[in-house]
Amino acid sequence: MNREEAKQRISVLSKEIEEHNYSYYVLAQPIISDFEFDHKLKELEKLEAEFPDFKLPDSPTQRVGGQPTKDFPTVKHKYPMLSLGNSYSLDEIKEFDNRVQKAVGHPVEYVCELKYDGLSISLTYENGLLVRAVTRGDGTQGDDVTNNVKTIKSIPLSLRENYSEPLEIRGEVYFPHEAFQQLNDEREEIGENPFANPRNAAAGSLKMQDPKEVAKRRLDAFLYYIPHELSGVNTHYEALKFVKTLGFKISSNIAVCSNLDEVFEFINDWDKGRKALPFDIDGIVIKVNDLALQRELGFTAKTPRWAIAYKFKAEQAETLLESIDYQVGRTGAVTPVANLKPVPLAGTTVKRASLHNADIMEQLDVRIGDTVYVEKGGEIIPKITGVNLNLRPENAAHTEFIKACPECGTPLIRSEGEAAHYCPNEDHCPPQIKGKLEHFISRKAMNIDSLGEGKIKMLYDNNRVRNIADLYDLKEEMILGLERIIPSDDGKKEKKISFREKTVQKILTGIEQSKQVPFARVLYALGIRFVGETVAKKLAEHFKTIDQLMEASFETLVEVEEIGEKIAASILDYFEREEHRQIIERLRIKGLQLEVTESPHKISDVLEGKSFVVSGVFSRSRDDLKALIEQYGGRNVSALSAQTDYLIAGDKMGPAKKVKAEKLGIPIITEQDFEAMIQ
Ligand code: 3B9
Repeated sequence: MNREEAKQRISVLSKEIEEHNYSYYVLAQPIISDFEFDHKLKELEKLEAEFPDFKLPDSPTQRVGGQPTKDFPTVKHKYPMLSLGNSYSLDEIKEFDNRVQKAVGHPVEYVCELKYDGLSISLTYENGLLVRAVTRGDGTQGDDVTNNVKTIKSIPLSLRENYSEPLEIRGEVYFPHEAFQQLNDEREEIGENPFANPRNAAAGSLKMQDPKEVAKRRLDAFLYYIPHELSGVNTHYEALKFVKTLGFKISSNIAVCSNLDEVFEFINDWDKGRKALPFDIDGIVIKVNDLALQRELGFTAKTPRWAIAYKFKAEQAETLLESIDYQVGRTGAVTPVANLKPVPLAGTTVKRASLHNADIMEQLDVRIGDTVYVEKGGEIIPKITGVNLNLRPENAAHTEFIKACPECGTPLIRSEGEAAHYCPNEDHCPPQIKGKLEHFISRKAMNIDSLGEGKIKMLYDNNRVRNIADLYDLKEEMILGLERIIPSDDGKKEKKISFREKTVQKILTGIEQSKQVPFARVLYALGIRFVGETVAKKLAEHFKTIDQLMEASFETLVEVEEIGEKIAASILDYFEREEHRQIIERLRIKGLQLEVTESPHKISDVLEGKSFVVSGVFSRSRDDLKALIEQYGGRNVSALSAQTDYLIAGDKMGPAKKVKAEKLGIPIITEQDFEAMIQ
């Protein structure tokens, strides 16, 4: 194939494939088989590899083309992203309608939509191409997750109808039930915590570092709002119809209602009908249809005055309580969990439900064999909200809360005024050890991101680590080749997690690098009860070294700002134990930072609180310039965000940085300007 033919073919294939994506993911009407589709995609990939200069910006291969990112840049929204006021009764909707009618002076038409329970995002198209996708964030600025959003097949990479006006469109990224269930099953298999609900799963997915991983997750999106004018469009309903022609997935479950009774009918229909939907909705949204009236009504700080959400009550189901398990959490708290006869509820099958704690169990007086009511809230597992006493078997016995930890046998304790029972054996109870290790490696603690929940479980289950200090004794030969086979239940091929050469190297490097983590974070990582990030910082600043902290008395501890009696007691308790002191000694020998390192060349504080991005070529080396920033109390950051205070631009700085800084309104200064600042 010559270049001209290749160019042609690439263009034809790109269009064709995106057209099939549209048919499949937006219209839900596939035209060709998966096999034929894959064939075309492979052909395109091959041609693009051979003729990279003909690759189109909206090529379907670009859906997973983004590079992994560690930090998502912060972007200011051009138009704010508002949220919806909530209501829980038809009376409140009536009041809303009264307010609207009073403000505009006459009855109005409403549009009713489903309230999708996902993650709000804003998409920006320029010259017909998707250029940016940003999360809601705090409503004024969010995270740029473009590369991850591009993997969602129902979101067009380019607009249909050759539409090239600037366009911003808002919607909700969500997890369909089936994809969500599959994801959680997979997570459970490999020892990772399942997501609490589809919404959290969607949020977690959009923040993943590698778009290729996001692509595996089958997220979807509905679009529902354009924050600016569209020429020739006068109502919200027309706007939705119009953007549908541009290729967006717009829900078809929308109604234009000319009065409140029609609105109520829509609400009642969907309160029943939602159970059959393949995704979660948590209510109905009612919007004034006329855009001119919307403008007239305006918005408050957070919500438009022309829209309101009606929230459904949680769905309930009734089923048999077969037995009760007691789970020991990572902090030692013991939770009673009911095993239920499986029952469908809100899109998934419920087999387990929380019984909260001993008090609530007592209040509900639940007994094995009871028929109980279950409800789904935002939590990971549903809750039991009551017992159907009419169906209680005659011989059902009163339930007693357990007295000893089911994991390690230690007698449970219950502190005064606390609802939960605890297993006090924090250093030797398996889930608590794993919990401590997970906390230790977490991002805000030692940030050993080459280890995760699954790998910690492997190391623990294979007896390679029993406490945080053991991590620093790990050697390649101790962990290389460890593997876990996860049998599959439906006869398909089994899965295997194994510690291969590369994984092991990454783990060991991560552990080694953690030795540079500053003292305050090490202190936080120890997992002393009530010593969170802020308290750890305060303690580090005040005591400077772990030795001084270990020697501190109750009186000296409570003198420190923000340290109360409860925290002080917990710190004393922690360091009193010989076992903990030994762990600290081992960490010391391994070279962890157990005292604060003052910046040795600190000259002044003039740049205190200011952050800088340095880009380009300067009279001094970039590293020298960065060192200067720190010596004067400033901070170096690697990428521009709305939080950056200055961009110091040298020669040959890339144009993209400049554009970005201008967009974010960050002052661009020269090396000379900077020198003047520290004079
Ligand atoms: C600037 C459905 C959801 C939803 C809105 C929704 C969540 C939020 C919203 C979006 N499901 N609809 N609709 N079906 N989960 C109505 C809150 N609207 C806005 O974010 C918004 C933003 C506005 C008005 C509304 O006004 C402007 C203010 C300043 C400049 C430009 C416009």
